[in-house]
Amino acid sequence: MNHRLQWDIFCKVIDNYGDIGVCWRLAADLAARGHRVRLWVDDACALQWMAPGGCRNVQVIPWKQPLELRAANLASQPSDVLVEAFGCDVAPEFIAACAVQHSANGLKPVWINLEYLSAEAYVERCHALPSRIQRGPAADWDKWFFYPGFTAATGGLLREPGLADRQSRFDAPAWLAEQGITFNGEKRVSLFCYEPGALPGLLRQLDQYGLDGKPVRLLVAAGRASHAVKAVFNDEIGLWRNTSGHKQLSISYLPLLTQNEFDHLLWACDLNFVRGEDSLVRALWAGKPLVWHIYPQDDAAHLDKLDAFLDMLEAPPSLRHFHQAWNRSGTGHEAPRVLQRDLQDWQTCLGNARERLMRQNDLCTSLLSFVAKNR
Ligand code: TRH
Repeated sequence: MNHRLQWDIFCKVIDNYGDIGVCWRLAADLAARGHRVRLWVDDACALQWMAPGGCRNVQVIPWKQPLELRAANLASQPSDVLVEAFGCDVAPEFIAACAVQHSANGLKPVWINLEYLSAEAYVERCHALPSRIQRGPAADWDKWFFYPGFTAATGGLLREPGLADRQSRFDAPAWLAEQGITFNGEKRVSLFCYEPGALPGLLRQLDQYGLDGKPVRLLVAAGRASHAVKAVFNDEIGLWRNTSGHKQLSISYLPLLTQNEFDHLLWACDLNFVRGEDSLVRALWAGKPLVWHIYPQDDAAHLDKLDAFLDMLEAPPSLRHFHQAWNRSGTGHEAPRVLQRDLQDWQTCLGNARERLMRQNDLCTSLLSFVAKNR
């Protein structure tokens, strides 16, 4: 049984929504398990739509320079666990304040460096390794690398305890009606991506052939995905809409959804295009066929990461080919046509992956037992 711990999570928003999305989900999960969280974030804007109601026992504090330590009240609520998300380097004045506490009462926080998610082999090797702090007020303390991942030898994936239950009670037609989306027996496809070069080809394909022999309703996430789709129509509509004569594709542009509602979107669709990190994990839990637009890195390191993910998934060849086309840089690539049997294979693959991953400890559970062992 864990004591009620005081957590401090530090988050820097680099771009997009994943940094704050992951940190918020972690904070809310810890709070739901009875812990108290201070979430220090340099740009909390996205929380206004991601989690408008906030969460009991999560205090969001602006990460200013210098840090307003008074907001934390460290003297009465010292930090038990310090999480720096994605190597963001905790504010030095916070470390100094923890060191003062340490000399006063002998307690120091367990310092966790929460890393990015990957299925690559190095994750198992590096997970839970300490790194000794060499200098400064926290000299000789350890900072621990904590890697989310897909195997029991990693930190696992974020998965709040009530998820499966909530999912089993979900009523897709009712949810669609609430969104004002008519339910006409179309195949529903969600789209959350950056600007994939294969997007025009995918839209053309869906418009011409539909999916699984049915017309398609594409539900496009707000932001970059919706700009990318609109850009294709601006550039190309005259080229293909007029000549093809087909009209299998209809499109709904979504508003920004709360994280909960974003889950509902994934659960209500037959195929989910997701990106980054957090939406990928949510799509895995949805257990529906998915296509991942991986966050591109300059040195193309993301391609190894993509392969490792597809290996972990035990992806059938059609799913691999689709991912390779979807993640190729540059424009003008054709996404392979998705046939009925492909979609069935993808469903089997994702259903099995969900089942395997559900049997593993979730990230919060792993983190809590790691902290209990290392305090
Ligand atoms: O937005 P992302 O691409 O984020 C990230 C960041 O770019 C980050 O810097 C990078 O390191 C990382 O990818 C790999 O994708 P992600 O991770 O899926 O985060 C999106 C979050 O936004 C996720 O928590 C779901 C949430 N979301 C909603 O809650 N409602 C919405 O309507 C949408 C579109 C997203």
